[in-house]
Amino acid sequence: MVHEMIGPSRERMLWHGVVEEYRSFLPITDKTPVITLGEGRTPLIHARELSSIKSADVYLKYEGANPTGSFKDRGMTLAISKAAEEGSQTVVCASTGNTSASAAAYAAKAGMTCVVLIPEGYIALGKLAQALIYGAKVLQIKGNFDQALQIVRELGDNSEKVTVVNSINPYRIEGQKTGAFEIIDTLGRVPDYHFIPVGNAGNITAYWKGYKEYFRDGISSSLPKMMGFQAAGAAPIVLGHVVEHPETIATAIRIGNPASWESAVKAKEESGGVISSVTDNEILEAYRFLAAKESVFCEPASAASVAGLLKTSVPPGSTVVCVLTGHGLKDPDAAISQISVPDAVDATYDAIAKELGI
Ligand code: AN7
Repeated sequence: MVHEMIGPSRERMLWHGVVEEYRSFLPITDKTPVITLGEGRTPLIHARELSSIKSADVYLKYEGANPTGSFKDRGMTLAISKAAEEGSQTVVCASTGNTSASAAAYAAKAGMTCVVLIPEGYIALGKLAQALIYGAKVLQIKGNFDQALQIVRELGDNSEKVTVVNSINPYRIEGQKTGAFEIIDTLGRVPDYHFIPVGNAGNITAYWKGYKEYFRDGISSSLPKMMGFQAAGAAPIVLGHVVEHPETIATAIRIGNPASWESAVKAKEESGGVISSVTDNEILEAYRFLAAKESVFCEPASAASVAGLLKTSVPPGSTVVCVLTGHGLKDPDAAISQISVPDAVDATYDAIAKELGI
């Protein structure tokens, strides 16, 4: 039975995930089994306070609204779909957390085994919980992300049976470029500035590719300046050398030797943008600001884009997009560390009234 429609039309409600929606821009065929969780079509939220501070039109692309709570789902749907097409049974990745959560989810959907290598003690609780509950085989290593990625590269080289789903897998970048398409499709124009956190540098590479493809095909008529921000304690691209012991509270971007280093520098140079760094204090300030003033709760690494915007001057009237890459609930410990949890009071009207001063 068909109900009478009272909300938006069914056509407007339907969304098939980024692979189907942007199929003509992606390397798939009729034979590719599309493994999707309905990722993409994330909110582009107008940021009133930031717009006022910057005298600009600032928008937040809230990637925390993806099915596993981060932008990684855009690339993972394609990487796992292609792995399925190629008959792969096992996928493997190194991760600071979000890649592992996403890989675990999409692999489970495809009926594959997922192996993830994560740095012991440096992964946010929500991400570890996700990888485990989706059923991945989780190996914590006594080392950092860069060491984990090196081992994963070797696993990929030594066995044809496993598919590496880190962003060195080109399908990840291809899927993630759909974020740029969505921004243009939603705004109806290209932003002047695109602010984004940089860790392994896959996402800045992907967005730049997406912006360039719409421009190449005449769908858009300009290109944004790409503004990438690393954490100051993990800023190899800014420093121009590998960081052996990267440190930052933003564990998602605690990376000292980014896989997509060169393409990130290219994105910066071709677009006339910058790759710079923000301190942990600046990250945390932006993180609290976003929740308290814009009502958007993201994880600390995501706030690096806004921390970057807060210390960069843009011409008045500019259109600015900041990507918020992951959901705040990924890292509850980070939030708790920024506030004080109140003590319990007696369960009486009087006790509550006293607390509230009434
Ligand atoms: C929330 O999950 O590298 O520059 O292994 O989780 O494309 O690496 C995560 C990276 C930004 C940086 N924000 O993006 C991983 C991983 C969040 C992230 C980044 C990550 P890239």
